[in-house]
Amino acid sequence: MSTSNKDRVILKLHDVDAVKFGEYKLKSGMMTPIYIDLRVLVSYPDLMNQVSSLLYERVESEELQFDTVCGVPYTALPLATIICSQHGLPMLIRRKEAKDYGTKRLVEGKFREGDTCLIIEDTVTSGSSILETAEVLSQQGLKVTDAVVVMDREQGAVEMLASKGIRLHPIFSLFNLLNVLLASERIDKQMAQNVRTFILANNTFSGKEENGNSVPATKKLCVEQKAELSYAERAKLPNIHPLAAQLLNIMEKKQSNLCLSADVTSSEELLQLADSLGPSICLLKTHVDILEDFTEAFSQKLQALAEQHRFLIFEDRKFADIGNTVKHQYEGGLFRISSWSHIVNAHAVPGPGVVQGLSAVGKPLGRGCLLIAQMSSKGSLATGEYTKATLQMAEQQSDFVMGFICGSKVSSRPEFIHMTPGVQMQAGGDVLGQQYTTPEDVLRNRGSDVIIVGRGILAAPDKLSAAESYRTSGWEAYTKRLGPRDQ
Ligand code: S5P
Repeated sequence: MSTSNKDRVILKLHDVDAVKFGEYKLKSGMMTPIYIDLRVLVSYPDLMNQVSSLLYERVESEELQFDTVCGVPYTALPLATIICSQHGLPMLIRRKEAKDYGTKRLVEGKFREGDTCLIIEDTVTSGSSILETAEVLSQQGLKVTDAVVVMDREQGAVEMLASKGIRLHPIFSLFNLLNVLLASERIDKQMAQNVRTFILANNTFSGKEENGNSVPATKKLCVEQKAELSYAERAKLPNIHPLAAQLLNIMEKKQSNLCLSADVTSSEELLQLADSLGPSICLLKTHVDILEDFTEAFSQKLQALAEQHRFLIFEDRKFADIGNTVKHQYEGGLFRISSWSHIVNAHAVPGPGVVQGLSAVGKPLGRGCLLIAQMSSKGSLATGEYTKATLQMAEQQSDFVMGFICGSKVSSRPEFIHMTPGVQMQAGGDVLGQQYTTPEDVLRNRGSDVIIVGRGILAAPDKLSAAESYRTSGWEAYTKRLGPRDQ
């Protein structure tokens, strides 16, 4: 379903009072100026089907792998039932309380120990209802790695669930919803602004478990610096890595969140690309070890082009060894990467030593590092607990780590820059396991900051116009995500 169809569903949800503005109390006791009540859906079968289809589309586009499905009781139960019935998927029902007679089961339905269960939910605020269901399921021996949800109130659920190894895939987010209602004059600017201010000031995720509670206590945080800060505003944050600030300023100035993945094998061709596409990009990513004719002169020319066209250079070396070895690999060898590349990236698999080794070389030079929190390739092992551990590693060394390679936003800290590869205008993949999603999806729904595009541009007959279309759609998706700004 296209975005405009999604927008139509938002308007219908508003028509049937599933979205209400006023003073309402949430389950947590928190007062809210917007209330999402998807319980009414059961009275509107067409809309119920449309919402279920959107959920299933998300399941398919993310290529989620699971053995069984469970809706969070009660509102999401009929949604899960429709999806499972239409697509022949086995379903489980979680009881809210174990019955005190008969089997005393908390989860009804058949499953095997170790099966993966996809969770379906209607609305999330903190994510605690999903977590509660996930905990019950895992006590029964099921694994929960993903949850699809109709509406994310953007109050910390993505981050909280990510910290528990669960990826949340929302169809709508509150900021999208406000933009659609504002654009169709269902609400006025003042109302949209009130709700936005409320959401930004009431993030429920503290990042830490308190008193050993598995569910973070609902807590007011000063999060004016949440996702909705503009690139320029984030560049001014006091604790930001200087190179991240520089990149964010370039992005704002050039209205570009496009990183060209210049995966070519000749230096001449790479320099030509850098020169012709330089004005459209904020970052140029290299794989220096695929060049057949690397010389130091090439790296100097590339640096000159980077200065001329104002982009940064990112060598996608994916360091993954012990600290002492990566230090040499970064500084020395034929390529002397640290001498010309502003940014490098590393796998978290060796532990913090990999960042310490790189930092010993790169930090004095003002360089920065991205940690690979997730990968775009099918069957990637960088998920769940691994992603979570990668975040922690980044937080501990944020004087050198400036962000992540990831499929969607993994950290709520606005100082970190999220970069997403596997981007083309059409979702799909290649024969070797690469998986693509669109610039709109990456920037607007997944909350990432930079799209990394290789063959989408390199294989186009007119590379410049292809780069421009990626730049424009990336920028439009980002501005839509931000919503109307006062200044
Ligand atoms: O998870 C990842 C991480 C990276 S850095 N998936 C990726 O595809 N990449 C890189 O992004 C990959 O090495 C390649 O250089 C680029 C994607 O290229 P494309 O041609 O598929 O757009």
